[in-house]
Amino acid sequence: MVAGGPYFSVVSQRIKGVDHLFIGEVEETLPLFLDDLAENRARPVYRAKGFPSLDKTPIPRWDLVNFNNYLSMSLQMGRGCPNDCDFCHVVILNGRKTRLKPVERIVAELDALYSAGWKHDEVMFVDDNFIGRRRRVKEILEVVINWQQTHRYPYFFSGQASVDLADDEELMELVARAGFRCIFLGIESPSAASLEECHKVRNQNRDLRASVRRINEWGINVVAGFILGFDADTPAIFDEMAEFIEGCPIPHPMIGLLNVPPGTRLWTRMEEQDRLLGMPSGDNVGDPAGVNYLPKMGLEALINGYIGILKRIYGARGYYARLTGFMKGASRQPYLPERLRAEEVGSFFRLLWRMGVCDPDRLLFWRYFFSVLLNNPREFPQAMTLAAIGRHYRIFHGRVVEKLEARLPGASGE
Ligand code: B12
Ligand code: SF4
Repeated sequence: MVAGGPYFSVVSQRIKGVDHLFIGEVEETLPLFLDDLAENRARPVYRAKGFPSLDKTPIPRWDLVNFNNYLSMSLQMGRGCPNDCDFCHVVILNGRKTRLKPVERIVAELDALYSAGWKHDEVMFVDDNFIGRRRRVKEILEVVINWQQTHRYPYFFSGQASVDLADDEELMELVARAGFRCIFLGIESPSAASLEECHKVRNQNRDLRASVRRINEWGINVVAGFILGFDADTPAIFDEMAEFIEGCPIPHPMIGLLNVPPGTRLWTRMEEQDRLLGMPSGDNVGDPAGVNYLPKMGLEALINGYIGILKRIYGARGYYARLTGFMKGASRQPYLPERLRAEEVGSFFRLLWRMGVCDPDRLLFWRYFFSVLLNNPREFPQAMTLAAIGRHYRIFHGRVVEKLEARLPGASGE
């Protein structure tokens, strides 16, 4: 068996049953392995020396993918992140220097995706922070805008950036014109002490709410990541975080419990304090809620608070209120032309049936529906998609809460 990728790269010594293990990026090691394999002398471990140039990354074989099975396709501008948050191992996996692909390569990848038949949907730029090198990224975005215009905007993009995107009007305009509809920001915490603890330097000493609002203005939905369980988190953190999310507003926060990945500075600190419980499972509904360290506030208090915030944030009333707020805030019209495609007409009627007739929260849905028609008619297709996503989140988080409640001490079956 051959194994590689982020997980195997950080837990390398602990994996059993793997014949050939790849640690790190494989642009240089995979060709070596293939040669060795052909000669029947393949080694058990191939470890990358440093970080390869991205000129060596091949264009994906999109012809091998059955597009019908996917909602979104991936494209990468570059790798690496200049920041150094203590819980994150991206800097270990991909380095602190941002390596970007040449712009011609990015265009070739867009062309390859387009000609393979991916025509009218989301493409995610999977860089951990695609604005790491501003000047070069601006040049790339100009070319992407040109590509979108030439092809009549077949794609909308999503990606991940640091919050200082909000400080650069020119960059935000380029991002919006390129067709970005969704940006993931690692906000992590509204607490200054927790941000300091985890060394999230870019988020400190700034008005984070104002930054989110400035990005929202461009019609870009900020999907923000939040973490609970820092040592500096007090019992007030749950309400503080919920109020922050509602105040921005952020329709789709991703709230998770802190995990301690091996190899990070956080791992070393927890090890020194003898607080590690094992490897991270990455499963916030596993046992004990995926938390692989002893939290300062106590595990039970952490899980109880987590359940409370999930219920508050993903309830229908709060969700529609945040969506309405986001739509109202998107005052600068997005550049992405909205078109309703034939296959979407059927989906639209199914959505009306499920959300406007069958759903117990249908009254909230209709209030939202008419508010968008009156105030943001151009945003209507996006608004309906976001409403449908909200229903999915309600169902999903309902199951998460059920599982977490069953994990609490004293729950039946424990
Ligand atoms: C994009 C992304 C996502 C997207 C995926 C979109 C999609 N449709 O693919 C979304 C947002 C859905 C997502 C979700 C999650 N993600 Co994610 N994601 C990423 C991200 C930012 C980039 C991954 C990527 O596409 N890279 C581009 C490729 C080209 O690079 P690569 O994967 O590193 O591959 C290279 C090598 O590793 C190697 N390689 C990779 N696979 C293999 C396999 C073999 C056999 C070999 C030989 C080599 C090899 O070859 C490549 C070329 O060098 C990474 C961060 C990162 N820097 O890796 C996190 C990351 C992979 N995600 C992570 C996590 C935790 C998650 C979630 C669990 C978060 C959550 N709590 O919900 C979920 C899980 C979803 C799921 N069901 O699996 C962690 C994984 C931690 C770990 N060590 O296991 C990472 C590393 C982020 C982090 N710092 O914590 N993610
Ligand atoms: S900004 Fe994001 S990718 Fe970069 S180190 Fe921090 S958490 Fe990791």
